[in-house]
Amino acid sequence: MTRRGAPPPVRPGSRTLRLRLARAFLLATLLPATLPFAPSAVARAEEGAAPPATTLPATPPAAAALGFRHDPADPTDLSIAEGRLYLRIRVDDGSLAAASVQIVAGGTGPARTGPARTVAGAAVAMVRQAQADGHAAWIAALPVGVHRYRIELAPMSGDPIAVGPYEVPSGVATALPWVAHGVGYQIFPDRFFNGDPTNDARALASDAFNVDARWSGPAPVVLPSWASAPPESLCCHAYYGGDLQGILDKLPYLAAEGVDVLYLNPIVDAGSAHGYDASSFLDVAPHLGDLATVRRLLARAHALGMRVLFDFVPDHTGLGFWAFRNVVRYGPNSPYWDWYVVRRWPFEPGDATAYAGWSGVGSLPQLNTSDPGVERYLLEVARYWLTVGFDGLRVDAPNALVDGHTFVRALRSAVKSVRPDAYLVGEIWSADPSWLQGDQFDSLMNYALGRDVLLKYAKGASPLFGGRWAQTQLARWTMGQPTAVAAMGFNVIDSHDTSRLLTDLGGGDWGDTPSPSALSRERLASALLYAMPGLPVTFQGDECAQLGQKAGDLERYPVQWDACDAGMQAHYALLARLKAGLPALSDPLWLAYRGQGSVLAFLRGAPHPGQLLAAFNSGTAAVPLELPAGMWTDAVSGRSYRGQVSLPAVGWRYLVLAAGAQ
Ligand SMILES: [Ca+2]
Repeated sequence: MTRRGAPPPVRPGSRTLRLRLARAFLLATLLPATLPFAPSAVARAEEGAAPPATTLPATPPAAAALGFRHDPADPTDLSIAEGRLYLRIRVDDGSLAAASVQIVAGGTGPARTGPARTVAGAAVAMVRQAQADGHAAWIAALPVGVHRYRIELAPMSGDPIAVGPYEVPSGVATALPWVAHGVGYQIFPDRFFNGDPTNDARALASDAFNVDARWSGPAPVVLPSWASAPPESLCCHAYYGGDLQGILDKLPYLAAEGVDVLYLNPIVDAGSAHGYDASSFLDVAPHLGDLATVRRLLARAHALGMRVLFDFVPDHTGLGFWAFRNVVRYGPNSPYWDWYVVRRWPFEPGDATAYAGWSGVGSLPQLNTSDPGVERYLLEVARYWLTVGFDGLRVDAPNALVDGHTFVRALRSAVKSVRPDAYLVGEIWSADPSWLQGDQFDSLMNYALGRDVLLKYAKGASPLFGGRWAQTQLARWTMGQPTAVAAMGFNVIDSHDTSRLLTDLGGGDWGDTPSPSALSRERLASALLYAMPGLPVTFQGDECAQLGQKAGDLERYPVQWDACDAGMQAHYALLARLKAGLPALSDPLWLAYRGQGSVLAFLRGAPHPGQLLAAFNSGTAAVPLELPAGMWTDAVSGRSYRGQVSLPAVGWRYLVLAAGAQ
C-alpha cells in the first residue's frame, strides 16, 4: 500500500463496503452520460508513439484465485469512446459480488487533452457486463483524464481485495466520435438509381470484354429497362444504368430515411458492373459519372450531414489496369513487372495460370503489396480520394493481401495523416481481433456479428439458436473486443456479397411475394442490428423489402422503387429516428440481461435514467419478460411498464428507464 493507497479492507456486507459501493454508484450516476469529446485524444492516439513500457502490478493471490485479469496496455481492457475511458476486468463467473475503480490520480493529464479535471479520490462502480465460457466481464466508465487507478474487488466470499495501482498508458485506443451515432446504407451504384441515361452506354467501352483474351461468354450488355431480368450468363457484365447522379437525386430520400453514412461500392473505371476489377484507381467509371459529379455528390451529402465511404481495392486490379497492360506488353522489361506476381511470360490477359489472381481468378490479377512501389502508389490513391472528400475507406479483401497486416498499418498511417477522423473498415468476415488493436482497422465488416449471430437468432428456425445461444454469442463478441472498437462497429447482416436479408429470413427468392411472417422477421432482425453498439448498415433495397438470392446477380438486382414496401420503409425510418433520439443507442456500453427460450434482451448505457432495454422475441407466440427495477417506457408506443412486459410474437421493444422511478 502506498500513501495514496486503497482504503482499508472491508468485509462484504459491512456498512463501510455498502457505503463505499453506494458512493460509487452515486458517482457513476452523477457523472454526465457524455463528456465533451476531446479531439486531441484522437490525435494522441494517432501519433503512433509507442506507449512507455509499464510494469503490471503483481496480482494479489486472492485476486488470482478469482481468475482476475486486467492489463491497461490491452485495448480490450482499456479504451476511450464517447468521451469516457472504458475499463474492463475479467474474473471467473460468479466470483464477484461487486467491484469498483478507485481513481488515484487524474484530471491533470497532458495539457493537449483539454481542461483539467480533479477527480482523484473518487470511486466509480463497475457493472457486470456479460458472462460466457466461465468468465465474467465487469466494466466501468471513467472520465478521460484519469491516469492512475486501483481496482477494488468484493468477492462473493472472503475479504475485499485491492489491486493496483495501474497507470493509464499514453495512446489509449480511441473511438472516432461520429461512427457510433450513425445510420449506414450501402449503395451498389449501377443498381441504385439511374439519374443520367445519357451515360449508360459508356459501360460497354470499359468492360473487361475488350481486354480479356480468354473471354468465352457473350458480349456485355446494357439492359433495356430497370426491371429487366439479368441474363444468367452475364454475371457482372449486365449494366442497368445506375450512376452517381442517381445517388445525388436520391439524397433527399436517404436523408428522410435517417441515413447519414453512405458506403459506395467501387466508383472507379473498371471492367464490370461491380467495379472490383479496376482499370484505373483514380478515374471515375464513365458510366457512373465523372469527378465533378463525385465532388457534387460529396458536397451535397456533407451539406445534409452525411459522410461517404470509398471502396478501396488494394489486393487486385482488372485486366484493363494500365500497369497490368504494361506488364502484358513488356514483360520483365516493364517498370511495373514487380507490381504483379507473374509465373511466366508472355501470357494472355485472363490466363489464371500465368500470374497470381484474387482467389485464382484470371480477371483479377493480384497486386504485390509487399513491393514498395505498389505500396507507395496505393497509399497515394487512398490519400487522393480522402482529399477529394470521402470520409473513410472500406478496404476490400485485406486478408488476401500479400503481407496484409504490414500494408494495413501503413495504410492507416497514410489515411489518418490526411484525415484523423477518417473511418477505416476492413472486409474481414470472421471475428479477428488481430486487425483491431488500434494500429490497423477501426472496424471489420461485422458479418461475424450480423450473419453468424443476429441472422441465425432472427430466423427463429432452431432452438439451437435461441435467446440463450444468442446471449452467449453476443457476450463473447462484446468481451472479445475493445469497447472503442464495438462503438465503431460496421455492422452488417447482408450486402452485395450475400443473399438478401429478407430472402435469408424465409421471404423467398427474387420474384416471390414475401409472407407477413418473413416481413416481421426482417423488422426483428433490423431492430436487433440497430440496437447493437456501432453503425448499422443496410444494403440498398432492404428497406423496400426486396428479395434476391445469391445467384445470377439477383442479390444485386436493381432497387425496384415502384414496388418498394412502404411499411418496411417506414420501419427503417423509425429505427433511424430511435437511434437519433435515444442517446443510449449511441452509448458504447452493452450489458447482457436475458437469454432464455426465444427471448434475447440486453441493456445499453449505464444504469441510470435513459438506459435502454432492447428486447426481442424470435418465437411465434407472445412471451412475458421480467423487467429490471424501475419504470420502463416503450420508445415506440410511449406506454410504461413496471415488473413485466409482454413481447409480441416475432417482435421487439426498445424500453427506456424513466427518470425518478427507481
Ligand atoms: Ca446512367
